[in-house]
Amino acid sequence: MTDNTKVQNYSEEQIQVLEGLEAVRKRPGMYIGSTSLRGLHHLVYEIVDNSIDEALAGYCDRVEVTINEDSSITVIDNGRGIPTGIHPKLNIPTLQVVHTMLHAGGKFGGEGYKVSGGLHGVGAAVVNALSERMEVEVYREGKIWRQIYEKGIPITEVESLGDTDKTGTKTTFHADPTIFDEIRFEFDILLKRFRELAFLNKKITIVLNDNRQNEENQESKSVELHYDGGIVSFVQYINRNKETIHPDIIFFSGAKEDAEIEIALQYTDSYIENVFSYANDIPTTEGGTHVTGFKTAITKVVNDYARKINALKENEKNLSGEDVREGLTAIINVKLMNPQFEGQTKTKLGNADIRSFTEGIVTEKLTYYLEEHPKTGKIIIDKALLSFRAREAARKAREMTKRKSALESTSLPGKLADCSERDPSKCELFIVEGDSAGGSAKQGRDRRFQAILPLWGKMLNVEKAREDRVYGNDKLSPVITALGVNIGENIDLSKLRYHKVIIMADADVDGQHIRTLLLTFFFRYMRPLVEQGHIYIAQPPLYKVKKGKEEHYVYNDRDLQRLMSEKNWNREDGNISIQRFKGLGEMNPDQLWETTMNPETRTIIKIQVDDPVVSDEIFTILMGEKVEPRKEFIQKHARMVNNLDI
Ligand code: 0RA
Repeated sequence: MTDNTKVQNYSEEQIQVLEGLEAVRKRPGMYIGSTSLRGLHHLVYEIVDNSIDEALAGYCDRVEVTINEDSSITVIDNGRGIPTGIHPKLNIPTLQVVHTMLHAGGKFGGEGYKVSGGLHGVGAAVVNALSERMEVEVYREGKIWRQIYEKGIPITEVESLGDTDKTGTKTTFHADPTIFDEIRFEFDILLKRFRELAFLNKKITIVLNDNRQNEENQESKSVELHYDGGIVSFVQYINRNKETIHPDIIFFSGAKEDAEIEIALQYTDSYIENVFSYANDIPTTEGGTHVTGFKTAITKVVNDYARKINALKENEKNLSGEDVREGLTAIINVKLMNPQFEGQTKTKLGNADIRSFTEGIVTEKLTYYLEEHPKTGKIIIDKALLSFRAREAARKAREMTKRKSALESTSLPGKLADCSERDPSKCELFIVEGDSAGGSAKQGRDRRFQAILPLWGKMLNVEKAREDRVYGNDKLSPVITALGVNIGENIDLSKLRYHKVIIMADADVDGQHIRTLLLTFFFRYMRPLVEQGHIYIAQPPLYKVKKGKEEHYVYNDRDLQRLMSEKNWNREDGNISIQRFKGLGEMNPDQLWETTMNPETRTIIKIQVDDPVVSDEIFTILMGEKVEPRKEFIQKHARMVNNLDI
């Protein structure tokens, strides 16, 4: 690419192409978010998106994705096939334009979603630039065409390989290992996204194959995803481990000139609201106008209905939005031209017209539904009324907490050993289970920037309790006051007193339980804190291995074996001592500092909410009512808990 003699012979157009590909390879993050595992998987989504676009245009109903044995990916669709003829303006085959030119128009630019074929996107060119090698075959007009690229640069012409009676496109790419941290695709990550796409686009069938064989994966896997019920099936899927309170899933849809929307919803007996929204198949985790329109409408319709059936008397206050959404599972799926994505993570839909569009449809159709289904209507109203009363109780509890803290003059919990630093971005809070561990942590810490909050009392399972009990809980309320951000709808991250909140618990079953309960609490009541990456888990060592003057702290059994074999040490050797830490409390303050708290030497795990649908699933399973799914989950993920002391 930097060969000057070659470059001199290149046309202006070709130089621009090379510069474009180079820009992608220099700053991959700008195009695919990151070069981590997430960015790697994004490559597959870019290619699959083009096939989905072809399907949305009505020309394709099947997309097959294969993880090949060499970790390359093949995506096949049965669409029209990317045009292979000479592009009239650029004078090279369109297939080559699509895979090498970055400015072939923005993905959602101008042309409208109904006709927004892959040609308008730059996705294929970006994936190509970041691939060691890419091979595209097109089946079109009776012929098989192929072009091969390396790092985005064509190494063959667009050639005809023979005849075919199919149509479609087949893309195989091998991600460039010099760009990505790793190039191992995870079946489950792809499966989760494709399942979501299949729910959101009910006409499509997506097949995912894994042809790799290794010790974990003995034979090739294949899953076919197709949901005739679309987002109704999605709601059913989310609620499959929950107790629903009415049998039918409520569904409605509507369309206008430049947008269409569908909504499915069902109530469960839980206290949690799960409204998942999408715009053009992209999860809008920060919400936006479609979500606002939906919330406004459902609040108004349910209140009007409650008054109509006299469940709310004239002199009573309206049910709040939160009351109406308690226990609600809903999917909002909007497809529109020119979506505007806003917000911190560009996952908030901004198009103003979508708000009134959604509000209008939900108002009209939900009103009609409730009138037609008075039994379901009554169940929903009763649920909202229960929530309403509990929230009143919560408000009182909150005021009590405020009043109490005003009396005590300091609002910080008594057991908190605070740090001296006042800049929250430099401060860490260790939440420690157990008094003895709390003691060691207090002595071992660097008090300038590390605060310790020992936990005591009975931990509440927030999955089974409402907000009023959270405020009143003796274990959780110190956590709430220490962090300073409040909870639920009242959360205010600007008040966060520590930017790192580190859960430090023993590596045994009890510790695991405490960790899960705390994580459930953070996820359900302080989700922005988790989303912004403030929650961490400390990794205390499991063993101390000592031979003579040489000492090692080891964090799991695998590393213990590794160490022993590396050093050629033998357990039976009486010189050698392997001390197993039963709990944090067994470590003296120096050891705790050295192994678990010192930022220079410790490892802490950042908790991430990659996918709200999956997180909801995990917490529902781990902490919810149903026992069977919990057993299954623990069995399936037994390896994860291997290094715990059970
Ligand atoms: C625009 C026009 C035509 C095909 C496509 C886009 C297309 C793109 C991709 C990307 C992956 N699979 C695809 N399948 C089709 C052809 C228009 C025509 O045949 O007239």
